[in-house]
Amino acid sequence: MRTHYSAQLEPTMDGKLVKVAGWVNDIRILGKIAFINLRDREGYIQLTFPKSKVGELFDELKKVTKETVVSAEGIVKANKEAPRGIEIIPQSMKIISKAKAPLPMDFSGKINSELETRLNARFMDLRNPRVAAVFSIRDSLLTGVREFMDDNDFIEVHTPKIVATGAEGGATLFPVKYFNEKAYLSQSPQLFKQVLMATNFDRVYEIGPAFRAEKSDTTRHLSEFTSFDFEMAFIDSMEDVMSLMEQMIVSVVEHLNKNVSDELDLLGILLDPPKLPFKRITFDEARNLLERKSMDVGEDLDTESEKALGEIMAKRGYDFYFITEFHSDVRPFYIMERDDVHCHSFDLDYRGSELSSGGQREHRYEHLVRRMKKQNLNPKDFEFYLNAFKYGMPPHGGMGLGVERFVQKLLNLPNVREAVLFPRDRYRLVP
Ligand code: AMO
Repeated sequence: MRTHYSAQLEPTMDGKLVKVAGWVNDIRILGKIAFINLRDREGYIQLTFPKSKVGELFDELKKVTKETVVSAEGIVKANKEAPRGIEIIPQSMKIISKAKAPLPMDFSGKINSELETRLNARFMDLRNPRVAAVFSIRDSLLTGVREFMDDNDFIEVHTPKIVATGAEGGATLFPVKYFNEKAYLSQSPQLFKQVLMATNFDRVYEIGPAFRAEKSDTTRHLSEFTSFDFEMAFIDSMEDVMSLMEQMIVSVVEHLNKNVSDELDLLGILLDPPKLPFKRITFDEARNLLERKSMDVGEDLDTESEKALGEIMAKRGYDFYFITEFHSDVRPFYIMERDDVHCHSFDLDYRGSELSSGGQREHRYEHLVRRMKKQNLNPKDFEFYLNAFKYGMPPHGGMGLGVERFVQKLLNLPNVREAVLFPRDRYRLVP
C-alpha cells in the first residue's frame, strides 16, 4: 500500500510519484483547497488537494473523519509553506477503514487524559508518538540486554510458567486449576535457573513473564511483569554477579543512546552513561544513614526508606547503587548466609527505587534444607529442586530485574503501568 513512510520523503524528491498510507491525523477543507495531515509510524506528511487539480476527489474528502485509514498516490512537491517543506498532491486516494466519531479519547496530548481512560482505549493511546516511544525504547532496551548477555556467553532459556511450588513466598501466589492438580503461576524462574546450574549450562538468562498476586495498589506493582533473570555458576562471591550487572546496565544505556536517541529526545530524557563501579553500601550502613534522619528502619527497607536513601545517595552523586548484606531473616531461603545475622544478598536501586535483587545462593544441600526449615518451608515441596543439589552443584549466584520498573525509572514515568502495553493489576483484566 505504500512506497514510502512519511519520514523517508524529502523536498529533494520533488516531482516523484509516491504512495503513502496511514491515519488522518487532521483534515481541513477550505473553499478551493483541502489538507490532510497524514500520520504513519515514522511521522507526518501533508496531503494537499487543490480543487482545480484533484477533481472529484475533492468531494470524497467530506466522507473522511479524523483517524480514518487512507492510502494515497500522488506527486511529491517541495513547498516551503508545508510542514518539513514538503507535500503530496494526490492523484488518487482510497478510504481503507473509516473511523467512527467521536473518538474514545483524545490522544494528541493537548488534553491530559486519565491513565485509566488511556488504558481502556490503549489501541488509540498508542497512536500518540510519545506513548509509542516508550515501547520502542523498551524494545531497544531488551535488544541491548540480549546482546550483552550473548557477548558474555550466556544462553537464553525459558522455564515453565505453570508450576507446582512458589519460590518467592506464599502471599503472592496465583493458584490455577491444572487438570486434577493444584498449580500456580510462576512468581519467578528462581528454582529452575538454579537447577540449571547443575548442568553444563553454567550461565543462563531468561526474559519472561512473572506473576504476583500483589494486593497493594501502587505505582510500581503489577500482577504480571516481565522479569529479566540471570544465573551464573563457579562464582567466587556475589561480587561477580554485581560486577556483571553494573556492566550490563552501562552497556544497555549506551545501546539506548545509540539506537533510540530520537525517542529519548521526544520524551526529553537525557541518559548519562553511569560511571563504574556503582557505589556499594551495606544494609547496616544504609540503616544508620536513615536513622540519622530520624527514620525508623526495621530489618528491611520499605518504599519510604528506599526513597529517602535515594535522596541521600543523589546528594553524594550516585544514581545507581547496590545495597548489600541484608539480614538473612528477611531474605529468601535460597540466599547464602554470611554470619548469624547477615546474608550474601543485594538490591540494585536507582534513584530511590529497587530495580533488582539477587545474591549468592546456598549451594550446600544440608545448609539449604536447614534454611528452608528455618523459614517454615517443607523440603518435600521442593524435591525436584533439592535433588539438583545432591549430585554436584557448583557455587552460583544471580539476580532478577523488573523490566517495567527499569523502563519506568529510566524514562521518569509516574506509573509502572505506562511501561506495559496491556497492564495487569488487581483491578484490571481487560484489555
Ligand atoms: P524479587 O522478588 O525482588 O526477587 O523480584 C525481582 C525484581 O522484580 C521486580 N518485581 C516487580 N515488578 C513489578 N511488579 C511487581 N509486582 C514486582 N515484583 C517484583 C522488581 C524486583 O526487584 N528470585 C528473585 C531474584 C533473584 O534473586 O535472582 C526475585 O524474584 O524490579
